Amino acid sequence: MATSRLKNSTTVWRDLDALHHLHPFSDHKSLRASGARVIVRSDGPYIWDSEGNRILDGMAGLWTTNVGYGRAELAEAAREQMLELPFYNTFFKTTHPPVIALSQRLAELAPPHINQVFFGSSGSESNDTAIRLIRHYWALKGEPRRRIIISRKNAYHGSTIAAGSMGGMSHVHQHSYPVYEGFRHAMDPYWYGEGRDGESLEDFGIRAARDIEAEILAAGPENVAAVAAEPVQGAGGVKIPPSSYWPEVQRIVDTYGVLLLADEVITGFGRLGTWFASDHYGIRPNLITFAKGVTSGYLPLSGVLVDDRIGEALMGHDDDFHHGYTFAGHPVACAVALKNLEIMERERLVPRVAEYGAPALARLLDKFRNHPLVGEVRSVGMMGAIELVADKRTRRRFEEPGRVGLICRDHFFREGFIMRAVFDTMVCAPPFTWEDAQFDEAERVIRRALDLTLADVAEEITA
Ligand code: PXG
Repeated sequence: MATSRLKNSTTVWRDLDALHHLHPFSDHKSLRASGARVIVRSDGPYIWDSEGNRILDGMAGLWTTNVGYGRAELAEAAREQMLELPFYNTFFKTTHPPVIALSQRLAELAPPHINQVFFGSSGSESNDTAIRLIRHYWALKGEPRRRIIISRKNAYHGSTIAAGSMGGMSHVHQHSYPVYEGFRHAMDPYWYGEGRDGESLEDFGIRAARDIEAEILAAGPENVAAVAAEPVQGAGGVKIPPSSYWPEVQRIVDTYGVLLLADEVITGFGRLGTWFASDHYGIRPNLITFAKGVTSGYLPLSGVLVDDRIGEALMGHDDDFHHGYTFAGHPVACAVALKNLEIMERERLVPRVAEYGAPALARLLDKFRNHPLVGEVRSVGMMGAIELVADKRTRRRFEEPGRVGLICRDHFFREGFIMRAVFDTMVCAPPFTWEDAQFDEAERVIRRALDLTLADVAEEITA
């Protein structure tokens, strides 16, 4: 019996949840006081809560359900694989058909110089794998001093201690003191927040890239193993680099001979209208980490794709790589990933993002550019952001960062729409299947929620 059909009232669900369930990234005291919203079912672009409210999901679950909800084919693929071989490990010289087929498919989809993959179950795990692979690579090459990884402020690479240390969010670091040594953080390419008066977008992009170079030089290039970055920062607030940024970063990593790790946990599998954002930006990463969209979230699966340079180093030495997860290449997750990729291909969802979804999202956000609360709107592919500010002209922020974002998020929720608040930046990442009807619905609810938020904070605004 589906759990949603268990006889239970919303209050009972909430009470039980508050008693026994510790949520990720939450203030547990206030969550217990307010209670969580109980999501019970889904279909297409919508989810439903236990009170029967239909909600348009502008975040694709959490940057994840790219093919939308309710795909019976994915359930069927999981069912068949569970009956055939629900689990076997890939340690000790064993393998199985789903992991072989998925590895081959991923090598086809990835940039041509990338042909091998190491699996995990979460984005955090795959970034931990990447960190260890990078350091292992340099040890194999006889340069074990190269251990430092340059990342960026406000990056999100996951919540394990290593991936959390590589990330650049100070509130994440607070919980894992001492943060692992060996990571340095350059500025993020966030023009709206960091651009100087009179500085062009493109000049800013070069300056932000050169901050990575400055960190390499400060660490001593002979100690630097890699630069790690999300092609577009997602959880950090959909920070879209100017077009000058990535070519300059590529030039810098080439100059110093350091590896480039592209964290494509959000951007991988079509979010920018190409299979990988690395294709969109024309960069040549040595490693790509992925998770979320590979299965559209129907089951957990992640991995690190590595290029031939790393692959050949691994194959060329007798050394063991002492690393791996029980569920690496889980057969059922691999079967679901293969079916998900087949759906994306059959329905041409990646070109659809480029041709329809990306321009439609840009047009949607553009409608709010002149709203009194809105400092900037931006999008690339199907990820977008609306910056809420107290003064449009001077870009002055609200006091107590995040307060107004939460007010706005709650209005969205009440209006039957999900967008996430990153402090006072509202971000969205709809599934690739949205049609005109969903974009129109989003326009109505965003307008109403922004107006209601404006009414709540009218006294703090400089008109
Ligand atoms: N890298 C990136 C770029 C991510 O966005 C991870 C790694 C970690 O993946 P796992 O599967 O370990 O969670 C992520 C995850 C948010 C939010 O609020 C974003 C993520 C996770 C949770 C919340 O935007 N991204």
